[in-house]
Amino acid sequence: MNPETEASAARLFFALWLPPEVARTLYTQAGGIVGKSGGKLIREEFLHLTLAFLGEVPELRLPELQAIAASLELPRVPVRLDRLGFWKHNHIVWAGCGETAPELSALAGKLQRALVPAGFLDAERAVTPHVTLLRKAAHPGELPALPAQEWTAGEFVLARSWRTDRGSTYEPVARWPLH
Ligand code: 2AM
Repeated sequence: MNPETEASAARLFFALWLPPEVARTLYTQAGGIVGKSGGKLIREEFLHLTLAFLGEVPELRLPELQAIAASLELPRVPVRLDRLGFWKHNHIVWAGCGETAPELSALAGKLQRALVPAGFLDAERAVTPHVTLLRKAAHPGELPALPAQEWTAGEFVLARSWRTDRGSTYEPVARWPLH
């Protein structure tokens, strides 16, 4: 029996979690859109910006994954979310960056590259930084302007996604500081 295939798997990703006041503002904005677009609001405490999506990982490999994350010396990064958008291919309403800070792209790149050798990712993938606010949305029409939400991220998070009948829930598993 191969323990890796027999063991249960976790759906994992690395992300920046939003500061509570930013999450509150974005959740409120999304609440003003859902009347036009329909769809499902992501709960305020779940709002995040994904840096690397791993997919299903055997739970047995969690310690190894956490050791890699803990070994990284990654810098703090500025984040500025200043626009709302809608992607029709996956029916999400999101908050994103008019211009992505190079530091943010570099953070995602460094993290992803560290995950490739152990096979947690098969390759580095460019990230379009965004925070999903609404899922299963229809075209919302013209979206309101988003007052810029700016902060400096001081930690990154390994999170687990659980799919339930009522949508996904996201649970931070571990956090590490950015320096
Ligand atoms: P999304 O919000 O744009 O759907 C947990 O599911 C997080 O991982 C979400 O932020 C989600 O992005 C992201 N995610 C899910 N599947 C993904 C995939 N195949 N590639 C990249 N990111 C993904």
